[in-house]
Amino acid sequence: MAQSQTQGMAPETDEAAHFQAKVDREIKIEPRDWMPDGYRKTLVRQISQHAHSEIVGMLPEGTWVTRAPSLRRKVQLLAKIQDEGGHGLYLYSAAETLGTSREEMVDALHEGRAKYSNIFNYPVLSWADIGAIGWLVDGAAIINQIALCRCSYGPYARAMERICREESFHQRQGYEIMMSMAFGTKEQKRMAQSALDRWWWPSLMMFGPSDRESAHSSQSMQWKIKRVSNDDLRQQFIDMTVPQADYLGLRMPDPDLKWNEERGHYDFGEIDWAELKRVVSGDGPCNKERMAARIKAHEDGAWVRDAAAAYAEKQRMRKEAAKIAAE
Ligand code: BYC
Repeated sequence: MAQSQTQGMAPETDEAAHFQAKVDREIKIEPRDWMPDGYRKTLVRQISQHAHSEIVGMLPEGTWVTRAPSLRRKVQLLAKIQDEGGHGLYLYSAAETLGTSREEMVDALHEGRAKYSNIFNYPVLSWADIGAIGWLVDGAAIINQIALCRCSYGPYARAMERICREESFHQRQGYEIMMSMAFGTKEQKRMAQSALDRWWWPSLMMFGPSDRESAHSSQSMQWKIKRVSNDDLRQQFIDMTVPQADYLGLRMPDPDLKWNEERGHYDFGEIDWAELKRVVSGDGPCNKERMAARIKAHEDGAWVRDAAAAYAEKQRMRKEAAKIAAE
């Protein structure tokens, strides 16, 4: 792991020592507790990026609502997308407890200062891709988020618990689509294989750079924001998913993938880290399209925000007038 500047150093003040002792004793940190600036900053970065991922993640699936192959599939997909909007809102709220407004976070996304998950910059080419997203993308998200349920920051950990429960439905919804495609006609099976071929490697990249390259991991582990490293979570995901692909009769697009009896894990091929870098720095297949869609939605929604603010102000003034009249 890349060493962060404070890793391994003794806390500099009594407050910092007290904070680290609480973290070490597994006592949750709450919004009004003292916390180091770096802890606050790291959480705002990670939680807001997580929130942005949920909101941007609604876009690729959204393009398939009108093309879902049956009413049942359409209702499932709509419910899943709606859940993702809800996850984004819990997460923005959790980040707001750290003193950064939702407006600031959304501006950072729209101005390219904040990231969102690499995975949502790939195109969704067929209905089988919707299955692959639920199975692989939500599957990867669950593995990552189960670890985050034990995050030291209370509001984030609690949001994660609720989100994980909902994500497990999403994952099953995706796997069920994959089952009906993989066990369907020859053409459906071909579509399922093509979706797996295209989504497998980007899903592995969702766990972030390797531990050696991960800039934030060592400090985030010390603060117990992260509980399991990027590479360990990635390995867990691979070990869980390979037997699921076997059951579907699909082939993983990795000639180096094989069970290692000694390690008790699957070995796998080299991830294309240059691709991850390219995609997270704005140069993936759909980055421009995704950002344009988000900015347009935000601008189109300005009147709703204005109306809600005007209504809240009217309510506040009415309450105040009633209070004065009662005195
Ligand atoms: N994509 O030091 P590292 C969902 C960035 S959505 C883009 O390892 P960290 C769903 C990283 O931000 C679920 N960027 O960072 C929704 C950092 O850059 P900055 C999304 C990535 O934070 C709709 C730099 O690389 N889940 O489930 O310690 C439909 C160095 O990395 C990525 C979350 O957001 C990436 N994949 O660890 C369906 C989980 N990976 O910020 C499904 C919450 C790394 O210094 N986040 N970067 O400019 C995390 O757990 C951690 O932030 C990560 C990265 C493991 C992702």
